Amino acid sequence: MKITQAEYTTSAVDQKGLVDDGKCQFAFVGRSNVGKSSLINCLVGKKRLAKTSSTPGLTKMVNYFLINNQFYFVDLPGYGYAKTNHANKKTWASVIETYLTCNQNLRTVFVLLDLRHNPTQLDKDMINFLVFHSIPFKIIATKADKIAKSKIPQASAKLAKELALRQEMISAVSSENGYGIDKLLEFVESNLEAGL
Ligand SMILES: Nc1nc2c(ncn2[C@@H]2O[C@H](COP(=O)(O)OP(=O)(O)OP(=O)(O)O)[C@@H](O)[C@H]2O)c(=O)[nH]1
Ligand SMILES: [Mg+2]
Repeated sequence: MKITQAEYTTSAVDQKGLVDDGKCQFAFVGRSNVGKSSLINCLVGKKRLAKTSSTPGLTKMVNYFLINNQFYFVDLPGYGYAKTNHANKKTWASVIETYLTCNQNLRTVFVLLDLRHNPTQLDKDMINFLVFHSIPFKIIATKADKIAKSKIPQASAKLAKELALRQEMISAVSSENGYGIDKLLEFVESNLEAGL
């Protein structure tokens, strides 16, 4: 698929702000700093559409990006960011929970994990949550440029084993060198077509 248009639409800070306009949504979740915002920028071919930073916890709201005037990429705040206080964390958990469970427009949740690291308990909790609620998801293993290309299948297999998932559930990508990006765009396209 070719992305010809990508624009920031709005940010939700609470449940009331969540968008429900009938257009399909693809959500990006994962630990702070795993590369959610960078991946959105890479997919749409714009360097600074979603704000990125090496300081974790930058994305604090549910940010909507309208793609080709047809569907949304939705950048969710990262989990596991220690500096937020307890009350904030609770609010966020409930906004994200509502977003994921009360969303008829949600097509697929992309769960981002760093290809080089073992999944954390929070990653596993998120995956269990999605399975429990029968929400379609795909694991995206990020920062594939950080290991040798020949080692990528092996690292993906290890991640699949850790998560007790089939290896086809995992796609390795790099926002740095574009590895796996076309394949992910193909997935988005077929996912959109399947729903027509
Ligand atoms: N080498 C490499 N670095 C990456 C890649 N993707 C992201 N990064 C870097 O990782 C850091 C975090 O990236 P972000 O995209 O801001 O991460 P995020 O998941 O949106 O983080 P929060 O908004 O804090 O939840 C930045 O310094 C990026 O440059 C990648 O594919 N390869
Ligand atoms: Mg971000």
